[in-house]
Amino acid sequence: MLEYEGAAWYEKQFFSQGGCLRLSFGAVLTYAKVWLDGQYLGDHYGGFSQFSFIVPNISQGCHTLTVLADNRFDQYSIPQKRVDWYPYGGISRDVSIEELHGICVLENRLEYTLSEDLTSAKCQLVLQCYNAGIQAQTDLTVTVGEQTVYRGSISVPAGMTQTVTLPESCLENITLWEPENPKLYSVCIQTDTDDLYDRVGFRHICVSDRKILLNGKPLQIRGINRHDDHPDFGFAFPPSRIQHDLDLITGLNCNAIRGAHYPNSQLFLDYLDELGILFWSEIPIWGIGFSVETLGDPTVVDRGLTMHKEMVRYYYNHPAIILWGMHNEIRADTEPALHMTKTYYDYLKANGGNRLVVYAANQYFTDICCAYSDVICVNQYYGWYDGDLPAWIPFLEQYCQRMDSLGMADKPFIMSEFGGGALYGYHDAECTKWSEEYQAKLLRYCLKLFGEHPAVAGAFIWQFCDARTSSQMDLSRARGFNNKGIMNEYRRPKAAYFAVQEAYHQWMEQNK
Ligand code: ADA
Repeated sequence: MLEYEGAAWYEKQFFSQGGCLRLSFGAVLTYAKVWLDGQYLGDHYGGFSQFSFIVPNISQGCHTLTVLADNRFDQYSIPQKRVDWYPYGGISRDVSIEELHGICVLENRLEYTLSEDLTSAKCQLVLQCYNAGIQAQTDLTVTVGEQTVYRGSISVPAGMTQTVTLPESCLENITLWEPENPKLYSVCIQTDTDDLYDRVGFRHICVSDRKILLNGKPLQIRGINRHDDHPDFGFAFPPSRIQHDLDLITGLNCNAIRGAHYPNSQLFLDYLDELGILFWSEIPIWGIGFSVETLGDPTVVDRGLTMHKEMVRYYYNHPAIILWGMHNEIRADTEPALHMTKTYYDYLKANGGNRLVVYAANQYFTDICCAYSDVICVNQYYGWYDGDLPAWIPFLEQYCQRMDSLGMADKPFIMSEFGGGALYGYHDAECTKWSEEYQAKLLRYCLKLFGEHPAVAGAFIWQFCDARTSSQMDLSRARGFNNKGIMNEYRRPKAAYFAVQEAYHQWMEQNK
């Protein structure tokens, strides 16, 4: 049913040898409650993050897993009901069941600091372990790449989850992870009864003098915004479709994706790590839907903070993520927004690893939160909604002047959204709005301007492909789609696809 809001029940029977199980959920929209054999295990709020339950002492035989997925909105919802994407409900990512034996490694986080010359990494591994057995001790071996970084033993009391922080170790002569050579190191963690394999990449990102530096070298972001949506699969993307989207994106000469407007799947991130595509990962605080009062509500601020914590917890090891996005287009000219932004910024800077922390702004010259964004990221639609294309020139100038006057002259800019709609297959020699020709012209103009502007460190075009939107967007969305895709929803290219391919190619040539 179109935009059904309410409860959906899922039930699945499975056979278990018995013992201790871990039930993991990739994503359930938006509020989930879980039972095993009628016994309540717990709940989780937030449609785009992982969660799991450990259930000890399961008998051998058939068991029933029951899930309630509820996608209703209320005054504390993140996102709020008004969004410019399709508000799917239900279980959208994998559910897995593992049998746990003895001391198991549930999660790992590799924290590292690179030496000044970027040739060695001081590493510290933080493990989440659970003891599903009775022996309180296990041998533990950890290798990163070829190097054994820990061999020893650890203790975890039976039936307990424990954080285990291993002693620091140093990896010499590392090969850095970079877009041109995305070197990944395998991490292998073994106890007497369990193992966990992961991958990490070593890289450094910072800003200096209006530039973003990746591994000490200026980075120009050739980016695109992408909704994780497909008409045939919704949010439940099969691997082959992810690969196809990424082929199209690399074919565009992009080096970065903004996961607008929510965390994407682990599988998606794994591909980005492998391909060397940079990623902006954000939580679904999509500002237009949030009143100032809602932004200031402690429950909402807390829910957002939990989402950031979960994003950091589960995505920490992905080198592809260079930007944590706190929110999009909120009323950043107000005190509640300032409080929210500061809360998230402080958390992400302290806990998010070596990443830039940003938000996508549209309050322009009245924004009071700029101090809490490492890069000034601006959404603006000159040439589409308000203003014509030449309006971009004074706009950028004034923005730079404002940053100077705020004492933030060294912060780079990213144009985090810009673009215009085109109906696939609608051509017009007069280049009127909604034609493929107009959209191509608009993006060509913007990319030339941004590519040559000394303060602009990169761009994320809005958007990769047309995406179904919600009825809340009403008449501004022909067909019920946001039509600013440079491809239609089935990934058929519009004229703009080729214009962007060419423009980003020119950026690459200019930077050789
Ligand atoms: C905003 C918003 C996007 C999209 C866009 C548009 O900038 O962040 O999600 O709605 O506008 O198409 O107008």
